[in-house]
Amino acid sequence: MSIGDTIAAIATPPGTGGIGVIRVSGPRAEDIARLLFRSSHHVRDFKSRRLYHGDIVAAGQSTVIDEVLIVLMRKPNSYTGEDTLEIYCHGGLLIMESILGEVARAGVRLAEPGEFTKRAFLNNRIDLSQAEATADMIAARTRRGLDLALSHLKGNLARKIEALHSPLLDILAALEVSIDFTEEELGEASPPAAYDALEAVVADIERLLATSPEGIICRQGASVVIAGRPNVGKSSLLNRLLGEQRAIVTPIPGTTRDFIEETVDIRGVPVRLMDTAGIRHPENIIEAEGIRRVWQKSEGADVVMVLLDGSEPLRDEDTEILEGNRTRPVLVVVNKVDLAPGLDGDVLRSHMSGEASGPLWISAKFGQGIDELIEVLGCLLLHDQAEREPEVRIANIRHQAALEEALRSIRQAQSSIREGHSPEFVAFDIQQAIAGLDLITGRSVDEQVLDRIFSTFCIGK
Ligand SMILES: Nc1nc2c(ncn2[C@@H]2O[C@H](COP(=O)(O)OP(=O)(O)OP(=O)(O)O)[C@@H](O)[C@H]2O)c(=O)[nH]1
Ligand SMILES: [Mg+2]
Repeated sequence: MSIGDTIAAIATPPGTGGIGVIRVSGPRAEDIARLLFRSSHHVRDFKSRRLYHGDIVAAGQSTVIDEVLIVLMRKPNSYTGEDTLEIYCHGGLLIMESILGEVARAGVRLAEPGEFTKRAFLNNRIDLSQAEATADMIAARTRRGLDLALSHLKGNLARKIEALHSPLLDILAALEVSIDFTEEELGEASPPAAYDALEAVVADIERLLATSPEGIICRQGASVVIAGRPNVGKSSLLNRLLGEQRAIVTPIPGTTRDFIEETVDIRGVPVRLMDTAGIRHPENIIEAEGIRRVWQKSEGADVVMVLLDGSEPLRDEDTEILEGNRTRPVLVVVNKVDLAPGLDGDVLRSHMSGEASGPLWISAKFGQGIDELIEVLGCLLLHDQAEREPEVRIANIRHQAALEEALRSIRQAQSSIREGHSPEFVAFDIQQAIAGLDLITGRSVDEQVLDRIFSTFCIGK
């Protein structure tokens, strides 16, 4: 990926729509407009950031491809920081591909995924945390995830990281002085003062890191498996939480054979909810395979909801499922409370591990207890943090790892101070900490990491 040439892509999704957008960025953007666009008003000189109406024609021919609007945004006042042309055409795939084909024939390279945003980053229009936030904005599936991405897009995380920088730079400057002077001459800039100043930065980073379990789950989503023996109402519960009749529900045990996965919004967390085959001694290989998959899915789940039938006494199959999930985060849910009670709560509790949450009592069929179930599930997923609203949240494992790296370096610097090592060692560790923080904003990220980040973006973004 070279920067400096001119690139183009269809920015709207593949398929048909009211409008299609083709984006061109680089030094030849205006050239392309002159070559392929015929203004309805015979405009010769394009003004920056002004819409023009006209036709796109094949280069050197009079054949009209589409009637369009175009806008030219001259550098540096564009998304990429380069001259950019946007063509708003009719949203048919053939039309968009024909226009892009003409742009490519004029010598423009087709953009790689995320290349426009990469250029925005390389041209210092945005920092890396903002670049990543643009992809998160597009991928967000809940309002909460979107708010988080928007906050990062607005530069809140970048500003927070900058704010952590300045005390580190101050300490570093003071240490540089101390390399040349004795302790008596130093006063304020002495190592003990540096130790305390570092402690304040440690506290700030720890506060930020504490937001990451919730932030990451809001951005990446969580998985919840509904497990239980046949006929307890797993599919009914999935349908209830989804608000539609997605899974087949019948009174016949063993109805669900494979797992069914759907995404639901639970208190702002995009949750992949999985309805599974009822666990029992299988009657055939299809059922056996279905049951094998339940255990496999439960393995990686953020929460396993173990569902029981409240109208019947606890069976061996139920206790085996509770036992099999002992090491996982479990929420025990008792269904069918609308029927005459048959399950002894005390017996159930005696089979639950101390770590398991619940039991909650619900009716998947009639909706009793469902609000509470959503509430409790949300708390489990968000680690009860949802009500605290910090100004900035860490939502990306890459950012979390960079902060942890910075924290390790600061702790190392502190232990060097404690052990009376020379200020050079301390200064080195602080520089490492600054480099760790710079990974987030992208000031110290190598090309490979950048390529990896941007390769996950959409084409045209
Ligand atoms: N009374 C009552 N019946 C329920 C409730 N939830 C489910 N049922 C009934 O229980 C039966 C089984 O429901 P399903 O949702 O298919 O159960 P399942 O756990 O998915 O069953 P398998 O797919 O066979 O493992 C159906 O007849 C449902 O109507 C409930 O809350 N109350
Ligand atoms: Mg089912």
